[in-house]
Amino acid sequence: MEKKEEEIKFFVTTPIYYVNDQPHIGHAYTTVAADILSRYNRMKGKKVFFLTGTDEHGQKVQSAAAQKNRSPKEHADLMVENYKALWRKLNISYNAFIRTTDEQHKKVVQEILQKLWEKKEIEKRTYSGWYCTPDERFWTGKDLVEGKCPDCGRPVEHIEEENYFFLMSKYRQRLIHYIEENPTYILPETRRNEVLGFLKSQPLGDLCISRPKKRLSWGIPLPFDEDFVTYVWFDALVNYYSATRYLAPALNGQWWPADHHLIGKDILTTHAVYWSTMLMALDMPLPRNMFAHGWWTVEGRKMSKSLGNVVNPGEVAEKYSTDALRYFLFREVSFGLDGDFSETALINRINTDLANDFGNLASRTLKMLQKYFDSEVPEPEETEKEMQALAEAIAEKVETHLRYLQFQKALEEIWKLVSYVNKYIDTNAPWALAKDPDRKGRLKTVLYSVSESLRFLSLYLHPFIPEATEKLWQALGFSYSVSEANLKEETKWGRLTPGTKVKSLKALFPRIEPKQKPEKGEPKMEEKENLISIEEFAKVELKTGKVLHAEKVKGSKKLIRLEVDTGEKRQIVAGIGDSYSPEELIGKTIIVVTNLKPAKLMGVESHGMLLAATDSDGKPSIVTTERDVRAGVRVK
Ligand code: ME8
Repeated sequence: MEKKEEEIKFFVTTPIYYVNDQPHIGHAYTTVAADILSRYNRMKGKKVFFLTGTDEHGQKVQSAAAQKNRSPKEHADLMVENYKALWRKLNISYNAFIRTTDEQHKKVVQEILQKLWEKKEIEKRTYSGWYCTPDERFWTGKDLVEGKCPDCGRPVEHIEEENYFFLMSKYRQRLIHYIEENPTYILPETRRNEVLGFLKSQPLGDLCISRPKKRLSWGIPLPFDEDFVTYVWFDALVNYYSATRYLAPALNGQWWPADHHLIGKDILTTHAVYWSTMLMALDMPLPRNMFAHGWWTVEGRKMSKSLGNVVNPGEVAEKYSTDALRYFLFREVSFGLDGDFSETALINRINTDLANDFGNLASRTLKMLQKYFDSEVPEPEETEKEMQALAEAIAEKVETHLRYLQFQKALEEIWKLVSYVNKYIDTNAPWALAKDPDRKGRLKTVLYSVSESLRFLSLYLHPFIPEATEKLWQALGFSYSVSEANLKEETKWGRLTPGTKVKSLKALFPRIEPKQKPEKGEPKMEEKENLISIEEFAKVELKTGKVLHAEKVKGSKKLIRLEVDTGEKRQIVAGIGDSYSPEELIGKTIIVVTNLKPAKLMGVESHGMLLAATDSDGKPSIVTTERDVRAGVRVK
């Protein structure tokens, strides 16, 4: 019988990440999810194309590069390495890493644009509206919240210009119909309902897919008008298809469409609406599924740079092991819901599930094999039918859960075997059997069954915790990698051959001693919240600055634009207009945070921040030095 396409190949994607920033736990989350699915499908014998990469055009990258005095491409070349290093650290088995600055990708984007242009799916129009530069999005007057960008709250600019539009609006009904007819096209269901609600409740606009070069030059030129570059989202979405044209492994047939686009909930509209309608206009098949996962907060708070609580996944993996982080992310919350990250929760998971339940089961079994059978797998006297049934049945359950990306449920199923076997050991007490020569046969059965279960666990858990399961697999005497095992053939009871020599195994997941809580009363100084270390403080670069020039920012009562000498000349914008006139500031020595990321206030760039104390009257008083100090001296 001929196999269906889905049984032969598996194509999964992550978003392509912006190179303007360092990778964080959100990036790691999606990418590990794709890795779990890829490893699992490879073990099922499928040909896998796991695609990840970076989104390198557009305003954000251009601005980030400008701040560092680099060209956007130089900037991207450097930043891309952070992602690649993190993926190595997290054991990510991607097949291809696409960069939107790849020549072949640019060619495919232009080819698609040309096709849509010729099909009259793209039109040139004069547009007037409000533009949020950092978000690169247009808004209508109605969308604005208190005159600001409804998404990020930053100021918007009124713009009137010619641009090219993809005629997306006409696909509204067809898209609604498609989503309704294909219940697993968008998952989880709550997100699917949100998209349907959005599509049904309002007309769908057309999509502006160009930016005039005079405003933004860092993009792919439109093939039919050199004065414009392509809107970064149009360029980025095409990566999923362009990669199949030049980065995919050989396949008898086509890689497109993808089985899953894994994305975060904030980028669902761009995928569900823009990408789906782009594909419709191109007469191309739609992906089989897009899954929007939830967001991680950190100890109950939104993760953000300004709060300084961005979780660096590389550091967490270094401290607690890559497997522990991977396991935590997918055991702690259901994929699709929001989750909360904390070291306490992570340590809890490590100690209970990984160290106590699983790791301990593996080490004590191997120790007993060594002690009672000279490290040889014994020949069982009988088959433990109940354990066999449980171990074998998990395969089907994991399959169903992973088809719907329910990683947490899959792990729960696998853990039923872990718990069962732990209980079985305690009930059968092999240490007692070993003392009784008449019960040697029973001891053989017990230790064979437990070892065989460990073999099943290595197989089922491998996609989630690849390192620990590989160690266990090798300790069980296999000469090939567990990643090469075929799940269907190997998940049959009795494949562990009696007589196999096993090896000793160091603790797979050493217990972590949780931080000691103070006995009672006040928390110890170092455990009070908000305390930072001297190293953290040292990250803030404070310098003395002489005010060279000051003037009010046009249209603002409070903001003053200052030119300051901090060893180098810089412009800062400060909200001190209520307390100071520009004239009285000139010549003053102030204290400036000099390594703050630049920000725009009322359209004026501020490269740093001055220190001021604002008392209850709301009037800021600037901090200055007690004696006269040169400009550019470090304040510590
Ligand atoms: O959006 N928890 O790139 P990006 C979980 N280039 N996920 C989070 C998160 C959090 N706290 N914060 C962010 C882009 N994310 C585009 C994609 S695809 C054609 C183009 C997720 O570097 C977020 O949901 O901003 C998104 O999936 C990714 O991290 C952000 O990637």
